[in-house]
Amino acid sequence: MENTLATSAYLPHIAILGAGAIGQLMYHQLCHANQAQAKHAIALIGRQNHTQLQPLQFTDHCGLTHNTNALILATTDTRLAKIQLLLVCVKAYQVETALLPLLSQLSPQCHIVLLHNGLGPHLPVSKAIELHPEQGLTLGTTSQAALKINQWHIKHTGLGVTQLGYYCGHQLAPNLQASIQAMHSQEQPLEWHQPVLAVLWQKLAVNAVINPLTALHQCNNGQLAAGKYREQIKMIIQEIVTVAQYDGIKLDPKLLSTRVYKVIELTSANFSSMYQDVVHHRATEIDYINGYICQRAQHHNLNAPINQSLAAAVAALNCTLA
Ligand code: KPL
Repeated sequence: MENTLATSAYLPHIAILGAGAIGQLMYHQLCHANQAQAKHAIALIGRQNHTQLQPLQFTDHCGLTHNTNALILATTDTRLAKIQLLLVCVKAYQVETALLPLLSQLSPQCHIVLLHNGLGPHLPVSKAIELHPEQGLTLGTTSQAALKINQWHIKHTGLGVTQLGYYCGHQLAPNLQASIQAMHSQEQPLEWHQPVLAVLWQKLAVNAVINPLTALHQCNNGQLAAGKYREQIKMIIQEIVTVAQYDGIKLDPKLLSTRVYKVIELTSANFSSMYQDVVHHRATEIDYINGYICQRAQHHNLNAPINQSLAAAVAALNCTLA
């Protein structure tokens, strides 16, 4: 396998753009599923300008560590033209710059799956896909969690559901849909939703509550269950329900609140991605979470003062730390 991987005869059909914790997790899960199916060759796409063979380590949720070698394709590698399915696992604010220049290099029939926190990048990406009439777009979100031990070693820290749904362009081919399906199990289920935007708004609401509050109050997710946050959480949810309704998405505030508190409970010991971004002085996804809610509010001539103040407070935190 290693020998084959290193040669140009290895023609990957599935690639993952973004070699962060979630990108590497998807790579390991796809390879595992592929081993059983022996169907598709898989690669990561990196930022470097040369293709390389990279040793990876993966500590699974049982604590077992697996070693493997991955082909990391440079963005200039002509084998990109063979990619039939591209899973985009970069942060929301990187999607446009990382993906759009690649679209014309991928197979004309390539199907793109966006998997990030927040909402917004699907708008420019769907516009760009109109220029590639045989390509298609699926949107999704995952509650699985992974942590980087170092650049090429990740640990699977949380099982969770992945929710996906077709958005525009060509439909996902059944054999590729089967490859994605094979990555999932009872412990880490995959749900297909049509239309997909309603479930993405639900996850957006979870992130719009947990991420800024944990970043601003420097606490883990579980601490948000304290009574002192109850009223603020209720108001954030209410505002999201109103904006979503103007966007044609019907959300139930009671169900949403139950979902938010369930995630707080299930991930109580975790530190949210935004908390971690702030602590490590990295850019946050605030513009695509509370910021996106404000943009949609503005689009409908509404005010969203609670989400607006959270977005401003996190942006200010980023500036202070920069
Ligand atoms: O998605 C998450 C994140 O941290 O970004 C939650 C669900 C809030 C879990 O921490």
